[in-house]
Amino acid sequence: MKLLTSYLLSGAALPLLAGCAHSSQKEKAVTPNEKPNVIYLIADDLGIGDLSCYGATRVSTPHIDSLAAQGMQFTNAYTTSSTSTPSRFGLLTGMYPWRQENTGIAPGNSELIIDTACVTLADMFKAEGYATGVVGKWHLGLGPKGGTDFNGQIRPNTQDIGFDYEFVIPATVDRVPCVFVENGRVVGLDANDPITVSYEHKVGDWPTGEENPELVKMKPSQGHNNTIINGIPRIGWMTGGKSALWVDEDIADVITNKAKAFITSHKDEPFFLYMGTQDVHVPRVPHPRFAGKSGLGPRGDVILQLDWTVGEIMHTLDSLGIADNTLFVFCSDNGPVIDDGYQDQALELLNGHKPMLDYRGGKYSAYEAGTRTPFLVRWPARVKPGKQEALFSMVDVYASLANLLGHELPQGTAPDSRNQLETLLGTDTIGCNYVVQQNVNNTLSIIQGDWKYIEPSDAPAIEFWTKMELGNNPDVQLYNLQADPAEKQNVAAEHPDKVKALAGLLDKIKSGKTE
Ligand code: NG6
Ligand code: CA
Repeated sequence: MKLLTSYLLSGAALPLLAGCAHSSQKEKAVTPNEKPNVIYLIADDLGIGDLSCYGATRVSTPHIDSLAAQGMQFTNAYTTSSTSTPSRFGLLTGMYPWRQENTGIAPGNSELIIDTACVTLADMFKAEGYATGVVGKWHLGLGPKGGTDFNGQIRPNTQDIGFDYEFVIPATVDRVPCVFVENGRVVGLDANDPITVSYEHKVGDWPTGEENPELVKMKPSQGHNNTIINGIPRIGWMTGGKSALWVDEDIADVITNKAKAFITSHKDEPFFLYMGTQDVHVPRVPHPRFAGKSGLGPRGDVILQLDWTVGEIMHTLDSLGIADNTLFVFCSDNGPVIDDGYQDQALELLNGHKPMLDYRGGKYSAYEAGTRTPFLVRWPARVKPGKQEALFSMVDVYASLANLLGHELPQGTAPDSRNQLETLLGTDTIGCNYVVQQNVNNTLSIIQGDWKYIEPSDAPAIEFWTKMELGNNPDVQLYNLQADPAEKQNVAAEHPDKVKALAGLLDKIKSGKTE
């Protein structure tokens, strides 16, 4: 089997940055004794329409709603990418992922795709004296080129790019190996039962979905027919590490407890916690206490589980008395998808629920639902609650937080990240000049003011199994998002000057000239 990433890299070759460019910083925004704790909680495949604070009526997310009510709720915030690996890469490096070649959806044995020489967001916090931790979904690879060896100490790991503490799901929950890695070691691994992983061919004799479909408790709708772990056929083959295998129903509890423990042990010093939930990615496997509770099937149930997770983190901050001086950001990594490869009745049980609201596309897409993300910022000590309509991109989190701490970024660091601190804190309601997004085929789009330009692409218009419109079109696309947020009318022919201006700006950004 070919690497699953191969089809992702079909976009036109883009200039690669050798290192990083310069990003200018302004004056210090807080005094040193005001260093807030920072929690960045990133959900997986969560749609802007999946939360009741954004208008969902068929599912209720009371904890996330209260986070929104106590903070700022962004309505025009974007991820850099409509899939996980590049989106997370953009956030943690402050560089558009399409500038680096290996940032497509990473397999479970991918090398660490962030160069250890890169100064990451976590490095920045560490340099400012923060305790730094990563818990949950990682999906940016671990180990050296040539495939991760999960036996023994895995190096490089997230501790080589700024995190003091790591407890991670290496890739996604539908990819092998189905184990947690803590500080470079697979948790609970028996040395006499070593792990072997391959994304090319079967390894060992554990049953696969392809050979033994009668053994699965969750059937695939596409792919997902390699090694069966806990009755669920995954992407990729593995054998060994039996004592280390996770229990899908318990993942939310396990990572939430690890996050709580990290917060508690660092309550007396500034900390930065980057937490990635596996919810609401496939396979959607709720703990029994959430199973059947949403009435929308497993996809709805794991939204409830995600809401519980956020509530647990909020309660922990409250009980430690540190909520006031903790900057809590909540968002998704990319847009929602209904059928993402397992027959879990997500479509049949939607019951009128609209994960994409009325936006076009979804996960993988260049259209709005691909990258428009729920984005909440709560910092009781500094941020006034309310709606925030400013245009915002997650690539700008890095330089904005650096500015908050008065941290001078070394030359070449976070080259695409712009200081948008005032937007993040709510004192600027206009936001950035433009945002750039990428779809699964590396087709780029740019939004400026009311306008959105999608560059021409010969990649497929629709991904056949998810039925998702990818936004690829050999013709130029231009939408007026103010008048037509659902991107129904391509008005490129009527506005050649707009097309020319936005295409020109995108070209400049591609060649490395950013603001
Ligand atoms: C796709 C998978 C999908 C999901 C996605 C990555 C198939 C048919 N589809 O290739 O299930 O794993 O990759 O999702 O295998 S992401 O949110 O981590 O980017
Ligand atoms: Ca995702």
